[in-house]
Amino acid sequence: MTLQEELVSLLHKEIKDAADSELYEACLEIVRQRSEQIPTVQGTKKVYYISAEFLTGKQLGKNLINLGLFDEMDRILKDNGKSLESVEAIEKEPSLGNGGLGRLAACFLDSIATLNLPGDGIGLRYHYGLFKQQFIDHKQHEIPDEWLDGSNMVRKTDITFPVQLAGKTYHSRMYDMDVIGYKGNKNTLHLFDLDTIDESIVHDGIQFDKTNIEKNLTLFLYPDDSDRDGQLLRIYQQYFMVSSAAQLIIHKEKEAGHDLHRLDQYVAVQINDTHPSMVIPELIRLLMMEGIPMKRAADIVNNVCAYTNHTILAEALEKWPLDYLGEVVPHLLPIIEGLDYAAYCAFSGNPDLMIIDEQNRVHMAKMDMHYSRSINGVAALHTEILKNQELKPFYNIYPQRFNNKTNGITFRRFLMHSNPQLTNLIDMLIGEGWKTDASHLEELLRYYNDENVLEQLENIKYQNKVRLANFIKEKENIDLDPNSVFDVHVKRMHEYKRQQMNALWVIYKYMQIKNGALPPRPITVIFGGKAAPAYKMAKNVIHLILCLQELINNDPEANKYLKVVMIQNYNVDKAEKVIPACDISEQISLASKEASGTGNMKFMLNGAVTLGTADGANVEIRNLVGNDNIYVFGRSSDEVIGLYNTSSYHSSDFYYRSNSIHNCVDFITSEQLCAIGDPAMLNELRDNLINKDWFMTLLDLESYCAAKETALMDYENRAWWKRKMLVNIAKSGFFSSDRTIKEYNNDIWHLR
Ligand code: 26V
Repeated sequence: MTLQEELVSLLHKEIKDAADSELYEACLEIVRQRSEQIPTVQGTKKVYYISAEFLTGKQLGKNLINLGLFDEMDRILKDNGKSLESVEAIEKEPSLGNGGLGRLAACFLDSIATLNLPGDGIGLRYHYGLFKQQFIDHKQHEIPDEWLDGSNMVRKTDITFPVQLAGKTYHSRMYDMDVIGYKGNKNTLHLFDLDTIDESIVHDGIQFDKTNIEKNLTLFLYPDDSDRDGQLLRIYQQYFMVSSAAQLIIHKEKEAGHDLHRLDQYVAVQINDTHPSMVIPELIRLLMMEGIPMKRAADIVNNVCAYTNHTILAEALEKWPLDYLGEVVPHLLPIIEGLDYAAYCAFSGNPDLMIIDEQNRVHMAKMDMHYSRSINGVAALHTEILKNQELKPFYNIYPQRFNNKTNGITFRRFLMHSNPQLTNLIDMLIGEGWKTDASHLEELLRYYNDENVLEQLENIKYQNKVRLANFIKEKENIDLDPNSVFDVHVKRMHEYKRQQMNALWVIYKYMQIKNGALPPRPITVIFGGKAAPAYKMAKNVIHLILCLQELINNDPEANKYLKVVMIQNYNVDKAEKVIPACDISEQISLASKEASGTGNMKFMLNGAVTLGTADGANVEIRNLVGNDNIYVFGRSSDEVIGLYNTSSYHSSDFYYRSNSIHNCVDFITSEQLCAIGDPAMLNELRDNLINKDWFMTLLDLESYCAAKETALMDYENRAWWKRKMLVNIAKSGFFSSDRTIKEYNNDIWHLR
């Protein structure tokens, strides 16, 4: 049967007569059937990538690409007056992640399968995901993200495991999603859930009874943990995930007849940040139940596990009170205490190295570092900071465990799927080798002086901008000019990422325009990102941006030169639409705070030029493209770390010293903005910037404005700018997650 015949037979009608939703079901069924036919990756050693988040994005398009069916399906639908894009729009995006950490996990699974390595993901099947973001009265509101409504690739299995929570037995059920490699075999993402979850207990947005574990356990990712019940719920979730994981692993190994004493020959466990850390004591416990003494079990687990650190922010380095753990997982307590005692004996009670601190809190990262064979950061600078600052005491005792694995992204999604025109151009110029070996992209440098190619690049960018403008018109009813510069700042909302600094630049530019200093070309500033529901300051920044959007876009004097759009509910799907249309990629975190960033890589790959600080992977981007093809500004990470260590940054100094900073900050509470927004929120934000500014916005504001001005001027030198685009694309091969996964495998997993 041809693909077209297959489609018709599933539809029971002509393609031209089918609705998009029917076509979606049929396409999904074809993917399922094809996937069933391809073999699961085989090997004697397998990695389990355990993560609280998997931000997979929509599956249909990506699976069609990896199965080699996308172009044919696209053509069949077009020939019948349909469009694959509209069919893909029916799918609901699995809302199983928050940001970079979750998307990294999804890119890694794609690369592991593509490289034909045995490796499964393990996570949770959150019914309502993180949350869905809505803007009402210029403020973020949270509602459940009902991604499970409708058909998807996740299927229920009949595999369950008993999990002890607070002395009661619950049964975790495994759901599976195929992870199809590009022209390769498949692996699995296992997502665990409870059969008893009751979605009807959610009310007033995302409120629910946090104590009813049977009904609430997997409702949301990262439920609010600002109170005791919330923290207990996080512990419940984490243990439920890792106990299911550990049981699955031991079950499979016993089934295969492997000697559990040699578990490290068959299994590697990658611990993605501290959320899955309890897998360490849980695996030890299960091995002890198999008759292995604790010391020996701990040694085995030590050789199996590897830990990745994704942030140096203290708030994200989890420390759980010992008595909370005692309440939820009393059976793990003797093991955790035993591990702590072993560290006490080995390191003479050095408090820096203890797992349990003087306040009886369990430091999950410290447990990870004592009981993992590898400890890695996610970009060169980040790993150096871990070794020399944040995790220094551990680097001193375990130097051989520390290693860097600079993050990567899958080009199958963030170029082939999201930017088909650029994909075609690259194919035409250098062939298709780059799809499996991204270093081939460097061959594009041959065209550095080829006017024709440069013009095509510019054209593709323009068409992507038109497409985004149409999308934003449809979704947000805002008119964008595709001839304006698209300046894009999309990522989780956090003070360290400094969206507020970009908002202050918007104010600065607005005031310039009002004073008659006009830019050579209109500028469109595009924001997108979710704020954690309990993170007040991040919500205040969203509020400021939305108020500026209202003020500026409706000011006939200004809106000819400047527009602001904040995209609602930024997610992977929207990322795929925004990134190909970007001219200037905003990566302006306070140096030292962004572990790596991965958006920066996606923009670069799509021909945007980075405006950023010397932070995370930006540093590696600069080394690759050279100073002519990136705009770097601001204080260095060493300077910033120095300022923290000596407590010598006072934002008020910057506020009072510079007139232009003063004016921009004061505009936040101007009559005009207060007439649009909530004066209390705006006041709180202005106050914070002047008196606290923990992430040093005002420190870098002036150098940021200067660098952005230079970038905007350079944009007018079109011949030069197009070359910058080309160099960025050509040099992005290093950031393929295939490269990253090869490094994980060579240095840590050793899969066979
Ligand atoms: C964030 C939050 C904020 C909301 C409430 C709870 C919560 C829990 C965890 C996190 C995640 C922090 C770790 C994280 O996402 N790190 C990011 O990891 C990326 C992949 O390595 C990296 O590129 C980013 O720089 C880093 O911020």
